[in-house]
Amino acid sequence: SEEEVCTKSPSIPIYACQRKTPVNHLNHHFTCALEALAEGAEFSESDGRALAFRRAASVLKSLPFRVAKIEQLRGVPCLGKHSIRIIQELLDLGACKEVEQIRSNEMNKVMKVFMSVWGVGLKTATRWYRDGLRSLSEVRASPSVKLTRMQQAGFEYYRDLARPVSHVEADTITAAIRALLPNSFITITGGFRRGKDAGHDVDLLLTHPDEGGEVGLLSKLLEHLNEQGSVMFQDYRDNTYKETNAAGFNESKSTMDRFERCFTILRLPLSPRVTSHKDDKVTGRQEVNEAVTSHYTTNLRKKIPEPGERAVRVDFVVCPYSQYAFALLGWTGSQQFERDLRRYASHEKAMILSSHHLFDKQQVRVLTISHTLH
Ligand code: DCP
Ligand code: MG
Repeated sequence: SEEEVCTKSPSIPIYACQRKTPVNHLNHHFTCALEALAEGAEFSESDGRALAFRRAASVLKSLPFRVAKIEQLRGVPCLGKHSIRIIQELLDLGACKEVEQIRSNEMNKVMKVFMSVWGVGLKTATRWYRDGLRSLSEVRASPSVKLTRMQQAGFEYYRDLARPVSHVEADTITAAIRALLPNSFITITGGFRRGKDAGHDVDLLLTHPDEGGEVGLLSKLLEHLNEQGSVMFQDYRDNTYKETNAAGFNESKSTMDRFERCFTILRLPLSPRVTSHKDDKVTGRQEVNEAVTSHYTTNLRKKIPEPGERAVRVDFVVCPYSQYAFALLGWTGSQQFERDLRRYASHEKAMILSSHHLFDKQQVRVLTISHTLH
């Protein structure tokens, strides 16, 4: 029977990057509960506990069967005593008291609302909560709250950004960006590359087949998008990666990469180009349309989307072609997959993986794509 196969078979790897994690799996009932507990643990800054619940949820996603009896989990790694207890209670009673408590906990509910604003992370949400704030309107009314530029945009476009981005919208955006930069490589990364139907943003990786050809791409793109009046917010950060400080980079604990990037809020639909640059070979529509021009410049001033239009979060990341493989790998996610991929590299291969390169600790050298492919 299926059950026998399941109890006997699982030689399930301990690293998420060695397992299949299908978008549609069979154990949502359990993984949602465990992820709620992980989130609760994160809100109270119990990172170790949070990680244990995330790992438990991750391994359940890889199982090719729906868990119906706790015995089926014998030999399955990454399941601690606490997680097993939760699964057992869900199996016995259909619900779990601890999960219900977390879900109805006042602080957790408020923290979730605060963190639903773009630019608000755990630190800010915790501070607001400790300052006695309990709702977004209280935050906005509080004279002591100083919002960052990103948070201001997060409030301004709150409704639009709370609506998931569909994969059709993501593909349309990608196609429009490709039309603006016809000679570069534009790849959709993040959740959409993993096959998700919807996401909270669109992650785009830009590179150029000629090494160095990527320099200036993003500025050019932003210029085009601004001319169209499509940019409602932008936060640009220059590249801070230098080959010569790769060793120092490897020593730092941060998993953030150092690519040139821009966090944006764009207005959909992205209009056809309204001006033409004679040195560009653009494949998209090029008509200069006075009506469109005036329509968008008016709206840029008002910064309020027209009905039927919407604001969408789009992140652009630029990498040199020699780092493309690593950047693509690092930006595809999921977070759990990335975390375990780095752990696998470090613990099993004595290497440090980043979105820039692989660093071999034994050879004490950086492996880029030219080293790895040739
Ligand atoms: N990423 C990362 N570390 C960061 C930021 C991002 O490893 N500090 C990687 C993993 C993510 C991917 O980039 O999967 C994209 O980040 P998102 O936050 O957009 O996550 P997803 O695209 O996976 O989810 P969503 O569908 O909510 O956008
Ligand atoms: Mg994303």
